[in-house]
Amino acid sequence: MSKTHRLYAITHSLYSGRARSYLIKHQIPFQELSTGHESFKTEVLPKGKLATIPTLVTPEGEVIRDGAAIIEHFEAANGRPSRPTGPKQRIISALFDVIGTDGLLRPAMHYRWNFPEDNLAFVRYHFLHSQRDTPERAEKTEAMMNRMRYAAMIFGVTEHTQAVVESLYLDYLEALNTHFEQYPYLLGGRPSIGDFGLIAPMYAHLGRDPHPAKLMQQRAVSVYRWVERMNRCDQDVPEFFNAGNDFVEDDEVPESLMAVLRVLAEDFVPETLAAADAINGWLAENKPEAGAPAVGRLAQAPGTASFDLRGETIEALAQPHRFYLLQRVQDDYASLSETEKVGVDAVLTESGMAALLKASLSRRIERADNLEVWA
Ligand SMILES: N[C@@H](CCC(=O)N[C@@H](CS)C(=O)NCC(=O)O)C(=O)O
Repeated sequence: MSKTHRLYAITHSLYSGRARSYLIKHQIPFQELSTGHESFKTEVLPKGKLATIPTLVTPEGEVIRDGAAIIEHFEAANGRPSRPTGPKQRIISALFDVIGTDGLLRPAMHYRWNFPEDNLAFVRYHFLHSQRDTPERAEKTEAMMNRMRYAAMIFGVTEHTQAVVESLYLDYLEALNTHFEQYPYLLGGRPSIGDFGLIAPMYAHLGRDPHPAKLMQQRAVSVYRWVERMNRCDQDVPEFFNAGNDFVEDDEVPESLMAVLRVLAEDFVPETLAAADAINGWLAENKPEAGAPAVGRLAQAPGTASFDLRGETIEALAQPHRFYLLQRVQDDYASLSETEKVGVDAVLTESGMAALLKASLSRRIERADNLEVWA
């Protein structure tokens, strides 16, 4: 595969980090362009359907919008190099994909938007350069930044919840650091689908914006190194003497990773259960037609869901996309033999994530023509 792909993305975008890292790690040649290029509006958007990044244009001219779909495109064509074969590791990897792309939006947005003295100039540079070069560029930049500040709030970061968002993030960072002191990637010597999902919030926001990057450098060197590692095409493991270059043997999920999941479960599980209820209520009432989009612009979600976290109530947008990704975990689980299910159940129960297997929507979500749609 030597022909160059075009990746419409930008350095400071959360979801772009996942697709970019995948392309780098699999040595797929690409050129990165911002959506400020005229070609995005004229050539790509009509086929991509929504103006989101990442969007990939293959050398043959196929347009693929959405990071999960971009990765699936290459995984399906190349024998699934990033999917562990053991059922426990496979399920945990797919779960990290959901958590990374949907479960860490609160800390990502909090540490970007609520420390303007450290971050604002840096962030503004990037927002400006993702806009087309028109007379309205500066105005559009401010409007886009305001939209993202608002997004932080509707994802559940408010004056009242900031302290719990921080305390949970710091506990997670510590657990993840302990894990990466022992293993270069989530499941051993090579990156899995879960690593690519997790890099989304951990690169552009939490590992690169000045305030949280410093926090990570000072408190979690091994996490910082993994963030660097995920953006290098080699294995990048000089600090390990016995890294190996495969997933951990015997389908084992390291205890240090279970500890990370236990922290993440604290908000991911109650939020997912509450969001499933909210969206199911909306589905019962609105009965969207089969084929109607299940994805839209920010704040067009079916509603919000409330749940408790460490003594605070958090209200956050209930977004169907989480369930599109979770469906993949649940489908994989459903395909396992009874013996395999027993092993996976044990890992999910010990990591506090078991309830997710039943957190489903009353309607499935499918992909059609670059959109997620209701089945
Ligand atoms: N499900 C999509 C989400 C992509 C997404 O929302 N990207 C953000 C940037 S990180 C975006 O383009 N936002 C623009 C908008 O919502 O208008 C994916 O995983 O690629």
